[in-house]
Amino acid sequence: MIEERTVLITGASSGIGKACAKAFAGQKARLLLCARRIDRVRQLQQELAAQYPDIAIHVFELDVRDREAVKAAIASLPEAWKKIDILINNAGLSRGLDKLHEGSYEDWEEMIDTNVKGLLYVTREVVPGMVARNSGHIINIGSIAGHEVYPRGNVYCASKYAVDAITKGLRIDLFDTPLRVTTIDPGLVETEFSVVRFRGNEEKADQVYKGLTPLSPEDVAESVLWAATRPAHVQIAEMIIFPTAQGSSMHVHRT
Ligand code: NDP
Ligand code: 8X3
Repeated sequence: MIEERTVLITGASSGIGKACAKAFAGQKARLLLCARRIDRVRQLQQELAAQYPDIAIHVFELDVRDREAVKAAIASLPEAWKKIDILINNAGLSRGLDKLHEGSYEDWEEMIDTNVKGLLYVTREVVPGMVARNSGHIINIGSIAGHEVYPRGNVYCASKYAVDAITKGLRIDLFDTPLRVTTIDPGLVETEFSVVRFRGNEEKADQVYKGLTPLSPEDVAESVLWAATRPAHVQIAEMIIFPTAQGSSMHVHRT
């Protein structure tokens, strides 16, 4: 049962995070939504409040790369929002698609700081409360890129392999508690992901999804919601989700 459960979603301003907010709102969860683009998160809050007038939503601005800001944001949550039941570590990005020896230090650091360190900071601040309450579910958004390395994917893939290792490590560290740890690992999902990767080059981004029906962010959100709504003794460890036209990172059928 998700109704009245408090769900923290990082990166709720776009794509999969935004779709998760909508999916959990539809189940009457209490939503804690954050991202750097707070205007977008506020806009989403207004849309959801109009559609679901009886749910509670609290939003705040957060750059997950900023460790002190993460600590302060979680520590200063209003009393009614302190007990987080479900953490969806979704905030993440890719930058560039370069050969490693031609890559940019700035791109590498942004990916590692966001996808790895940011996820760790939020997890470190939220999970102790879950452990103290003997209840909670951590759902990380990994990627097929955390299972297969593709050409020029080098550092982005490394960051998602790290998410895979962190998820497995956390699950082992919590195996003797009622807490659950899940990773949802999609293939091609049409969001702003590729526009961000190619720094606003829409044409290049469109090529990524050309000639196939990619996953929608809603497809992924449905799986996140499903994992979160299994009975308490069922822990979905990991789920890889592809569009039907995808066989692996390197096998994409385009017509
Ligand atoms: P989008 O670009 O649409 O959304 C990314 C979200 O992450 C935005 O809400 C963005 O918010 C947030 N974000 C990025 N950096 C930060 C930061 N430093 N602090 C806080 N929030 C941040 O892409 P997706 O929805 O596709 O990406 C969501 C997750 O899904 C990522 O972890 C991605 O790696 C993963 N994924 C995506 C796939 C795809 O094909 N699209 C496939 C597999 C996994 P803001 O910029 O406002 O801060
Ligand atoms: C996003 C999927 O294959 O573009 O993580 O890296 S992919």
